[in-house]
Amino acid sequence: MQEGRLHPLTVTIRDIAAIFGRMGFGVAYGPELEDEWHNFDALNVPADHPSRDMQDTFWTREAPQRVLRTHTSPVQIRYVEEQLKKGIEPPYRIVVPGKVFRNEATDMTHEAQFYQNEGLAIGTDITMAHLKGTLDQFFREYLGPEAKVRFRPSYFPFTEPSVEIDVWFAAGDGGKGKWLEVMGGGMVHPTVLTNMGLDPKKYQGFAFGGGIERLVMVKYGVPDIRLFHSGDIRFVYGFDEKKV
Ligand code: 2NM
Repeated sequence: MQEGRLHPLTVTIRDIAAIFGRMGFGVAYGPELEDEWHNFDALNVPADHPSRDMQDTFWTREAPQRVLRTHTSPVQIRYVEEQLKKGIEPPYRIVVPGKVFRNEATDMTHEAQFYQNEGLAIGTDITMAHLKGTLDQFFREYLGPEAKVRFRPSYFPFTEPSVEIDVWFAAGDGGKGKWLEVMGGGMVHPTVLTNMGLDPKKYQGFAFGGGIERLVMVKYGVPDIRLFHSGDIRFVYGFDEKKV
């Protein structure tokens, strides 16, 4: 009989928590079944945004309706609410790994259920340079010393300005190296800060998010996201849990 193993996603979430932990970030968790306020409204997602559609989001039949969270951003809203309730003002630094859900067709790179890691830092002197430095350090530790990040302009309702985040990764390509899109991020939108209960004239923050399966796929050359939840034990044995 063979001994059990930790799933590569479990190991990766522990790694992420450890790397960001060394940079002063705590870990926060929240509910997978969310209300519309925390999943959409507080995050400045407009009422007619396509992500709220039946096609993209799993809705319950209760009144009021709830959703299977489509990202872990609602946990950031809840975290700030809880801190302020306890009388604790920024600075805050957290990462939020967790399961998220999208009502969409499955293929090699998409699943209806997957894991995301998001991050949030709030203070009185936060800039995009802090986001870049934080992610540079994360990827150097996660992928190796050659890794570096690149920002491209983008758009999200919850950040302004917003960026797509590419990582330079050499080992995945026989040593040649290439840019891979792995995350999104930006400066937390003033409206979102207000919705969290913070004064946007006093505080700023950066935020970022991305898929965890995608990180493991990039690092190890996993070809199909469906392997992560296939239940095939040979997939799990393909990773050395001490080195994931
Ligand atoms: C992303 C991209 C950009 C994000 C924003 C927030 C919050 F709650 F602070 F507003 N959390 N995460 C964020 C921003 C997530 O994922 C692609």
